[in-house]
Amino acid sequence: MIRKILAVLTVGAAACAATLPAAAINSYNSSPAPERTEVGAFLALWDTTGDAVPDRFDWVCSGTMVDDDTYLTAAHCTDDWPAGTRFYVSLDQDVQSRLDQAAAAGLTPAQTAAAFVAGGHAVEGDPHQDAAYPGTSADAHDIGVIDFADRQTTPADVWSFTPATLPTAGQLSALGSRALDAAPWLAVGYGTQEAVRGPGGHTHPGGGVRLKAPEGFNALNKTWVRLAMTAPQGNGGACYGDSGGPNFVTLNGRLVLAATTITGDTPCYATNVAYRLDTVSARTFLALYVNLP
Ligand SMILES: [Ca+2]
Ligand SMILES: [Ca+2]
Repeated sequence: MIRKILAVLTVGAAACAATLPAAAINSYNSSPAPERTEVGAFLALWDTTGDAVPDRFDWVCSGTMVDDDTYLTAAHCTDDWPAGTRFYVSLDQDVQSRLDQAAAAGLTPAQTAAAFVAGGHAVEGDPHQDAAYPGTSADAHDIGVIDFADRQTTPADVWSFTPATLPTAGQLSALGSRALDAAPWLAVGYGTQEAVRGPGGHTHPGGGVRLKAPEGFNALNKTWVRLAMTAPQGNGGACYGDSGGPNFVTLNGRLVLAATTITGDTPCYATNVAYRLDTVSARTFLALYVNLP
């Protein structure tokens, strides 16, 4: 069930066919989201061989700016990295093309990261996760940030964006399932597409570009919103690499960042399970970094 990107990094290639990087936007019913400038890619520079020399610089998750210096994502995106890993956010629309260009030019991962920063395509920040992560299935506490408060350069110095609007305390509960079902929902992220069956097993193509897709409301649980991403109903949805990314609900004509993509069905065809941001536990963590509505 778990669509964690980090599963890919820590397990062997054989397992990767079944458990690729955490949640992306699917191909069906999706479209580019250049207007969602507050949504960014979560990039990491890390060592895979234990020699302290980085071997990978890549996008791994998604997230949203919730004030000028705080990028909201999932705790599982910030968790369990090798020592010395460095963390970056890019609010560029297309991160993948630039990575491809750097690879074609023969840049090392460290050189690529440095070029992203120098060129205004990434900003380095500091990861933090809810101290109670991992919690229970009822409340996973799967919430984290990349914070820039202690950095000289923040995303607001590099890009123009309006931080996302967070929900008020208990807002989703107060609205109730009927109103949430009637409201439009939108997933945004940089992740991969749904599973493609091939001779070598399932793969998940794409990713690294900011896309959006409509979703349908399914259910509201104590800390989760379950969203339908079934194609025949006109929905799209999240897949691997979309973890930490936003699920917006439109209320009174305004986008509210209701929940962050965490997990769903393995091939990414049916359900997006997103962590609510209007709960006491989410707000207790967020209050450390942002002024809450
Ligand atoms: Ca290495
Ligand atoms: Ca902040």
